[in-house]
Amino acid sequence: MSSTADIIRGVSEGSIRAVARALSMVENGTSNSSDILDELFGLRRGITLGITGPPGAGKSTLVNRMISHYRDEDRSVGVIAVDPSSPFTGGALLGDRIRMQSHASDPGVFIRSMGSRGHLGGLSGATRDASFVLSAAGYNPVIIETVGVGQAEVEVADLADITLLVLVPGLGDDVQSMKAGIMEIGDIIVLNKADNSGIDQLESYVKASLELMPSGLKRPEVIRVSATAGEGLDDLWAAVDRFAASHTEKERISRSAIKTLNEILKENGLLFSEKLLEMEYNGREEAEELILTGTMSPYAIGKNLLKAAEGMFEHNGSK
Ligand SMILES: Nc1nc2c(ncn2[C@@H]2O[C@H](COP(=O)(O)OP(=O)(O)OP(=O)(O)O)[C@@H](O)[C@H]2O)c(=O)[nH]1
Ligand SMILES: [Mg+2]
Repeated sequence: MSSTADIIRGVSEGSIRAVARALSMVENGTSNSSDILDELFGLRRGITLGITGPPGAGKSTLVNRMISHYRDEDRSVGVIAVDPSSPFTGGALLGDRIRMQSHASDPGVFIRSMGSRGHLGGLSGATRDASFVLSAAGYNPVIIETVGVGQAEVEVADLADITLLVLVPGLGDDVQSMKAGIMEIGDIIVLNKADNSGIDQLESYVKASLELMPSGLKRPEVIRVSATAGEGLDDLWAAVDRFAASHTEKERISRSAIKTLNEILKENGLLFSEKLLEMEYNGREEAEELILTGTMSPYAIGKNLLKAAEGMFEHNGSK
């Protein structure tokens, strides 16, 4: 399997080898990765679930539970474990591999770890592209686990259709020092380790913080669980389903399509992107329309604009 067309066909048929190849190309930003993404973009279907929270909050343990839950519903599950502080990429990090190893031999589960390297759009761009590959291959949901609660994690969280912010008792200063607004990255706030003392205090603190959220913003649901003991998980799955049902598939796909266009314009350093959009597509609105009707992908539009920009420079240079 070598040609781009073979890889695209392989991914759309759910071939694990093709998915692995496509992910490597996308992560490393090889030259034909945008062709692959252009083709796969329209095939993505399912939901992307982001899970973020401080180190050791129990995110991987929760992901493990989540995998079992969706496997029971006969769905294939893709997992991308993102570590903004790690330069490693490809394969699974040891810790995650151990915690998710009960699923390692299950062909309906695809787990991939990603660190920060290679991709033009940084880690969040690489993660977005990887999630599209998995989604196009039929994994639904695609779960993205990110460590931390800083800017990089917020960006990754923003990729997902639904974001779970996992907090635990005993964070002490960590929670107190979390920047105002951190709660807003969670569509659902999971209070994990409910078996530990301090859970009531954490819940009061979180609820008080949510009271301070600007009115007009949707308040996240707060759900207590114990990922290790398996408590509260049914409530959590129900909350995820409720949130998912609050948007139609069309709304979800449109939102991610327009976001992707904006990110690709930024990643390509298209400073005059609005001007270029005018020239090539009679403006942004028409370009968005082409994407939303499935006529063109944001990747193809980005490529065309780059070509147009290069053409302009060549033209000026030859004068
Ligand atoms: N008591 C208790 N321990 C838990 C619970 N959930 C997870 N843990 C433990 O917390 C530790 C960290 O769990 P992980 O799932 O690796 O946490 P993580 O958030 O993925 O960690 P990083 O990926 O390193 O940030 C492990 O020892 C888990 O067994 C829980 O509900 N209760
Ligand atoms: Mg983890």
